[in-house]
Parts: sequence; structure tokens; C-alpha cells
Amino acid sequence: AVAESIPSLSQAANEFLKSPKQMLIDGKWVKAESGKTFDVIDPATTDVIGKAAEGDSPDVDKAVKAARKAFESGPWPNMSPADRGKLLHKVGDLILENLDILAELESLDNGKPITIARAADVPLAADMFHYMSGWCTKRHGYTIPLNVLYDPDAQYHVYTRKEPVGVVGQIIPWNFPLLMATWKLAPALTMGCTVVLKVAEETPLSAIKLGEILQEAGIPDGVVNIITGYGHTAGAHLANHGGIDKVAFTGSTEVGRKIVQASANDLKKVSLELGGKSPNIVLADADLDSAIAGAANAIFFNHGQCCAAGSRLFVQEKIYDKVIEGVAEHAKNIKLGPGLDPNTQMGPVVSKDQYQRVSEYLDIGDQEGARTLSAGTRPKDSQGYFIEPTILADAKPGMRVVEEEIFGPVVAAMPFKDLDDDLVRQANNSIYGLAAGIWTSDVSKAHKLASRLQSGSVWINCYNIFNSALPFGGYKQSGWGREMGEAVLDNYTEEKAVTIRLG
Ligand code: TXE
Repeated sequence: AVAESIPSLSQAANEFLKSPKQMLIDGKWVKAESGKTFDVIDPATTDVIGKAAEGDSPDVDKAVKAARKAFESGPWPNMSPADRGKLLHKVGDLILENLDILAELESLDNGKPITIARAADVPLAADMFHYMSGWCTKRHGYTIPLNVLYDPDAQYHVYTRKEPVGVVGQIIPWNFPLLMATWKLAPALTMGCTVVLKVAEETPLSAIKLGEILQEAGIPDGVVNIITGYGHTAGAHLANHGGIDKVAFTGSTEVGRKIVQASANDLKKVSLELGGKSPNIVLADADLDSAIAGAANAIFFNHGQCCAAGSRLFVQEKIYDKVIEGVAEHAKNIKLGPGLDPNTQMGPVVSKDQYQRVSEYLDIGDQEGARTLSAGTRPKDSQGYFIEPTILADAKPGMRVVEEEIFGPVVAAMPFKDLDDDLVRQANNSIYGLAAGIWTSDVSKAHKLASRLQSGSVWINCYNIFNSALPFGGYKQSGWGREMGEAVLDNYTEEKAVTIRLG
């Protein structure tokens, strides 16, 4: 049975929860063709809080058809860039107008603290649309001076055009449900693409609200279609679909590989934002208070469910004990509880699957001989998926907890002697290359080390700094392409060179 009204939610959010959770296809809210639904679960209580349409292949087919029609005969790709920009800016404004309800839905569905959803997830989502809206009028081509070796007497004029790649399938995860939707949608729409967005089955709520916002802003029918449903069915069908020109995926490296395989038949374009096992390096000359707080934030923010989480903590020997004890002290003071409680600093992890996965890694760390410093305490008598923030100290290269992405509030910590080649080798010794942190008061050391780390982002004396203007993405198996900044627009662009022989 679906839970009755939730007392800690506003009336507006409760009303939203009671409304049917349908999919947005061609401007209409529709049930799945099969009539099936799946349960939406509150990870803090494990209660069922709603039923969402279980989209599958026939629904994806309809959505792709609508997106194709909107791309080929709708106004969207041909609209003046200024008009498109105004509409996208309005989406950003409306996200902020709906900040309260979006933050509530996000916190309820994902488990994250409401204070974080209000301060980070929703404002960053709005900012992504505001920032991208400006690019609509600034994505222009250029002219190229040309002399053609085998036609030396003729004059040529060449210019380039940046055109939308076409119909895009986008598949997103559950760790920042609204933000991931906007990271994907805003740049695709900026370029004039049309989209079928498959949201994560764990967290469909905020994307449905976002769909309503897109309609209210005046985004034409069929330009954004939103599918709720499972990955192995709806997601796989979308990734394999011959009717789309590109897939953009954020999620596990394992599924990322499947997306690439699925694209092989028709060689559709692919961009990927995948896992990470990011090194966070504390040098002995660092300001210890900020390094300790920073190391704790690097792993415990969003319960460690961040692809960029600082999950390998390297600390210079002399300060190692002090730093890991300091991080453990921070962990101890983190207040665990339901996301909707305004005093909560860490909520439950998103789902039973994630709870089991992270718990298993805690056992593995134990078996592998890491020293477990487990800190914060789970709320008493709760059925929810709470995991205590944990430090696996004295971890060693080769341990699974050092090599594999845990995606929970668990950090593997290890000492190093000197800032030398060996440290750089260890930091880079990963199949991933998403982010890295450096804590030091020596500017030269910081820059030299930053240039040697194989990662798409390096944060110096800070961590988890995200901004719509900063490109974000991975080296190695952390992905292909970049999110945000001007760079993300390349994921959605075909560049055409037009060559004219002047008579
Ligand atoms: O990811 P999945 P899961 C990592 C993290 C986590 C692990 C598993 O380590 O512990 O992945 O999480 C859709 N074809 N990250 O299982 O399965 C799925 O429906 C097409 C890191 O949740 O990759 C969802 O919409 N789509 C990551 C999306 O893929 C498929 C964030 C992500 O789910 C599919 C999330 C298929 N065959 C998890 N199978 C990050 N980089 O931030 C699933 N999906």
C-alpha cells in the first residue's frame, strides 16, 4: 500500500505525491502502454510513497518518434537562438520558484538532507539552465582562410556551422536526480537537440516535476520526453534504438560498457560520465583543520554517493594519525537521520541494493585487513538504509576497497612518505580518473602535482567544487566527453565546414 500523507512534507508536496506519476511523451502525461507501475520508495523508512509508470520498449518507441518529429518538423532546432535562450532561462527561473517542492521531493526520494537539496541540488540545477541559456547566442562557427594546393588560382570561402546532433537519448542515475537531469537536458536543448530522458528507477519524482516546469516555461511538445522505468528494459531499448543520433549516459562503468556496445550497430555518438575512485592527497604542510574537514567532506558529502568522491585518502606519514583521527571525529559528529529532518546531516543511502553493496564492502575491508574506524551512529529503531560514515585506515594497494568504487560514506586511508614519483604512481593507479584533491600550503608543489594527476578535475585546498561553467568529466574509464562548461556543448554538436569556390 502507498503511504498516507507524510507529516514532514508540505501540502504541495503531499498533493504531488498523490497525483499519478506518468511519463511525458509528446507533450502529454501518459501511463505506460503495458499499464504497469513500479514502487517509489522512501529510503529513510522503506515505505512505498508512490507508484510510477513502468516505461518499456513501446513507450520508448513513442518517445523517440515524438522527439524525431519535434526535431525534424518542430520549431525547436530552427527557433532563433535568442528565443531559445529566453525559454531556457525561464526554465532556470521556474526551478528556483519551485525550490521548496523540488527540494522536498529530492530529499524524500533520494534520502539526501533537505538542507543540502535546498542549498545545492536545486540552485545548481537552476544555474545550469541559466548558464546554458547564454550559450544559445554564442555557439557560432568561424571562417577559415584556405588555399587549395591543387587549385592554386581559385579563391575559396569557408565557414563552419555548429549544428545540433539531432535526437538524443539520455540516461541518468539517482545520486543527484534533478541535477543530473539538468546537466543533461540544458546543453542538449541549448544546441537545439530534442531528447528522450530515461531517469533512474530509484528516483523518478523530481524529474516528473521538472517535466511540468519545462511545459510551463513553454518548451514545445516532443522536445523533452521523460521516461520512468528500469535500466535493463527501457534504458537498454533507448541505448539500442536506431532512431536516435546520440546517447549520453551517467552511471556505472559496467553499464557504460553496455552503452558503448549498444552503439556499435549504428555507431551513434556516445558520451559517458562513469565511476571514480578519486585520490585526495594531504601533504604535511597543509592547513590541518581545513584539510581534515575537507577530507571528510570529500567522502561524506551526499553519503559518498558522488562519482567524484575523495574515496582514497593519501596522507603524508608525519600527520597521518592526526588526519585520520580528525576525519573520524568529523564522522562521529555527523547527524544521521531521515533527509526531511532539517537537523539531518547524512541521510540513508538510496536503496536496498546500495545498502547491501556498501555493507558488503565494509565486510571486505575488514577481511582484507584494513583497520575500521566506524563513527556516526545510525538512527535507533529505523528500518531505513543508513550506513555509518566509516574510515578504512591503513589500507594497502591491491585491496578491493582501494581499487573499486564503493559509492557510500566509506574512505580508504593510507600513509605515504614523500611527495615523489611513487605517490603519483599510487594516486594514478586506478582504472578511473575523474577527480583528485591536493591539500598543501606550497603553491609550487600543488601545481606540479596537479599537472601529473590523471583526472578531469583537480581541487587544491578545496573539494567538490562544481559550477555550470567548469568542465567536468573523466580520464580513463571514468568516461568520454565532459559535462558542463562550454565543453559539454561539443557532446551535442555536429560541426559542418561549408566550402565555396568563388567564381
Ligand atoms: O548504476 P547503473 P546503479 C556506480 C556506483 C554504484 C553502481 C551501481 O558505483 O554503486 O554504479 O549503481 C540505467 N542499459 N554509479 O546500479 O545501473 C539505470 O536504469 C541502459 C556511479 O544504480 O549504471 C539508471 O538510469 N541503461 C554513477 C542508470 O543506468 C541502463 C552514478 C544508472 O544505473 C542499463 C550511479 C542498461 N543495460 C551509479 N542498466 C556516477 N558516475 O555518478 C541500467 N541502466
